Amino acid sequence: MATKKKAKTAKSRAKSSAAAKKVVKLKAKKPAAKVAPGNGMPRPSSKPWGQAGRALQGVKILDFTHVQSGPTCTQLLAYMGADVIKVERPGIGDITRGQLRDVKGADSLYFTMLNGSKRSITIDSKHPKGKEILDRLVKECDVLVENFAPGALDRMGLTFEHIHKLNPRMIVASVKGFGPGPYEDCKVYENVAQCAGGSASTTGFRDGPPLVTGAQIGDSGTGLHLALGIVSALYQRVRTGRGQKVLCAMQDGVLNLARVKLRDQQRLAHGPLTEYSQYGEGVPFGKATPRAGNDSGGGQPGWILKCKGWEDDPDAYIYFITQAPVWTAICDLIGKPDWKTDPDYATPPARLPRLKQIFATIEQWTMTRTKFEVMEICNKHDIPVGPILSMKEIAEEPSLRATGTVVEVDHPTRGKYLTVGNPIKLSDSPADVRRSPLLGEHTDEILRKVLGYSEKEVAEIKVSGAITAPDKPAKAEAA
Ligand code: CAO
Repeated sequence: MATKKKAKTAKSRAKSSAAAKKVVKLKAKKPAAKVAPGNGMPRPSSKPWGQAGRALQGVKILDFTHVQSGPTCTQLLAYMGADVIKVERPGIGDITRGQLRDVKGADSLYFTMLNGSKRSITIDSKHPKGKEILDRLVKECDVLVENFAPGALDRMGLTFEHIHKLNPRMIVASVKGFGPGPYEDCKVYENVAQCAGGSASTTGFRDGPPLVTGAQIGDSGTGLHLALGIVSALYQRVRTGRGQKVLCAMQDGVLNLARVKLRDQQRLAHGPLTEYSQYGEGVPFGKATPRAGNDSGGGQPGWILKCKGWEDDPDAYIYFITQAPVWTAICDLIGKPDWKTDPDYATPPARLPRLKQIFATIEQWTMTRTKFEVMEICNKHDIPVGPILSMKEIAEEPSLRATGTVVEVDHPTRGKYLTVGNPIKLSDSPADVRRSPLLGEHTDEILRKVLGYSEKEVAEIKVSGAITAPDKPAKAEAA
């Protein structure tokens, strides 16, 4: 009995070890067949660079944005390969279509330069049929992006709860002027954000009023932040299977870009800010970070200096940085070799109280050369300088055209125009920069191909008034 039992046990052991081997074999085979070792990623594509689809291919964006902050975000996502479906109010569209118009009857550059590579559908979001179409879009898309005034999306019935009931995977991304707090209900435009985010109080000259900057750090800056939030949420969704809210307040976005000024605010508690020229001029510091004029934000003193031609050309200037390691080269260039050893000039701390006079001396030299000559000479010595480029010079710069940063596109009603292409270059996902859509240009196409409405249903939608301006039914559609 015992021997029989032993034999049986040996037999079953052999059987189970064979089975185990099979399992091991199966287990070992599965990852080898489909998954590269390590992190569950697919095998590296063998397709040539740029031919393996684009970064956000397959991602559908329900784009409820208008003016600048939101459209900047969704245009970047479109450049990355997302299918961006811009929802606009019938007959009117994004308000910027008609703002700052330069060509009569054509969409403005304000609109066209922020809405390239997108599709446009007109839907009255307050019309019952319009609501039904929007619900279908919510089910179909991955991300809803909006920058309406606080509460407007809810008033349309598109609360987060409603959206998530229809599509738990949807990411709902919003730009608002302020985060939760005393100002959360305020409408906000670019310059309001620059002021509330700490940029204006720290920009300009000490003896002048606060200044706003030309770069749209409140709008485009926040759109850029939002785009990062969206792609991060998309990545998290791969693990969790669910969408989430993404909120970027313009005040927060500006503050993030002005963080060095909050750094300086805290440094003030420990003494004067020695790299600010007011230190060298003996002007005492107040309680808050002051305006720094053209002082360099980093630890390397810098200033904007006149170049040859400054009398007639408002942009004949160069930013000049007296970086410590190249100080001796600067002294030789400007004809001050004695400053290399003079204890008043030889070290960075010795120079700090004399920056105004030092830059005035360097300027005597830069005024004898054009900004491009100064750039060429200084670059040979590794001296960091930056020519003040006008928008005209940037528009005509061949290297920016070659990299796709400045792109010329053709538009059916306004003709050729320049736009800013994708400033973020991905080696495997080249940007596809296309012209902006006409108002409602893709309404039919989206209703049919994305949402699956039949020809008959589309005809019914057209007469319902859900996709056309109230006073001009059906044929008023711009498509
Ligand atoms: N169908 C029907 N109604 C529509 C619609 C559509 N397709 N699209 C928009 N609307 C309606 C909205 O529902 C809203 O109506 P209610 O006020 O009745 O709810 C109305 O249009 C106006 O929306 P809004 O308040 O957002 O627009 P505004 O011009 O009054 O304000 C702005 C503009 C930018 C100040 C505000 O949207 C805002 O503060 N946004 C957040 C911050 C932001 O992005 N600012 C940057 C703008 S760029 O400088």
